[in-house]
Amino acid sequence: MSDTLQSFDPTLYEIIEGERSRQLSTINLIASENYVSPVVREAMSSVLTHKYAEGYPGKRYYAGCSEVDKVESMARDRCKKLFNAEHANVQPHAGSQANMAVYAAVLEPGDTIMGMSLREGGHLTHGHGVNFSGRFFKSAPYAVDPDTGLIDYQEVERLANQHRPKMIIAGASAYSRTIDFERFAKIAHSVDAFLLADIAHIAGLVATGLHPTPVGHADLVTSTTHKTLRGPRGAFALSSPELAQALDRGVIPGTQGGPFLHAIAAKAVCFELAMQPKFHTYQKNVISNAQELSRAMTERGYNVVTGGTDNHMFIIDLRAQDITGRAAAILLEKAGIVVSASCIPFDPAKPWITSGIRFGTPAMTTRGMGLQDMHKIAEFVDQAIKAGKDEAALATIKKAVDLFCNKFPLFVY
Ligand code: DSN
Repeated sequence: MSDTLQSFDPTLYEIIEGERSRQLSTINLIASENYVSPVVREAMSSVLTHKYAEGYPGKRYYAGCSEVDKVESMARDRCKKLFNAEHANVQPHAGSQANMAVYAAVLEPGDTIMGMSLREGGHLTHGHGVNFSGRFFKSAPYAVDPDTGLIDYQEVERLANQHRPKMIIAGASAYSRTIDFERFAKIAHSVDAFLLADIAHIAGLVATGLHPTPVGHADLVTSTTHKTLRGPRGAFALSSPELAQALDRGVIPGTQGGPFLHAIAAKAVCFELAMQPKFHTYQKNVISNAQELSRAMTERGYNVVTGGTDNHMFIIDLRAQDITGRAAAILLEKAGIVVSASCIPFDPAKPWITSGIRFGTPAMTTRGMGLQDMHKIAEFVDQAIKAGKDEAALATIKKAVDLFCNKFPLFVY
């Protein structure tokens, strides 16, 4: 048997190399993506992938868990320290699974949940009808203020009193402003609901104190590890000591089987990296780059939802440019710029088409880009949108984007 992927499976190897080269040569503005440190990848590809360990450290359904128990305990301890939390579960495979585990922990099927609607910036797992969260639970979503695009806390309170949910979910996939978790907690607790804070997008900002933490306010917190937190693809959940047992049972046996110990080891590395001063500087740069890019787009005549950003992302309403989010994402990709189409609040377009695009700066900041580079990116984006269907013009922009990207390796400490 050959001992390298390149010699054993050259076709697959070439595809992976093709993806590496795509990543290197494109401007990635997908707000939920990032590039991990080589030490995170080293842990991800370790022998820990071989081990079954259903259960928790010290109480497993399998023998041979002495080393992986140390790995999971280390990851849990670092996660608790990073977020100043009293209990952490580091087993959820992804953000959706973390949310599912939380629902399994404290809800019964048919209970009412109240999350931000997908169209206004929420997540599928916050109660959307096509997702388990909207199928197994009654969903009473809240939106944002139609004029400002901001969460209207008075309206959330009114809806909470009207629907008496068992859980309120605070957190979003497309919301560029600070979330007031304390206010959400007051509303939730006034109607005897649990508050779940889903910080998947802003975890890196929360970990570094650049966004107010939900810990101490929310009953339960979930997050992914691969967005601003810059760790492996995965997730975790936090709770108070009172809900610790329910949360752990919500993960296993509630919704998952064997944990991915290789991913948990990589999460441990990610938590350690996130405690270093360099990570704080990185997160500050992520925010200042997002604010600069938002300003640069506004100066070029683009309408940024809410007028700017407090975090790592923002949404552009493209209706003035007379192009849909879907069409813009396609032509931007031809120019070497990767974005996600995004609904704008109260979007008249279908969710697959959309009227907006979402821009995020975590990935490009990891590559070492700074404020001046944000102006260059805005120029490329504007040129590409103006080029429209002119394939030759898009190809010319792509060449310039390639040259620009060549200056930035995938991971800069
Ligand atoms: N798919 C993620 C995002 O792009 O925001 C959320 O799970």
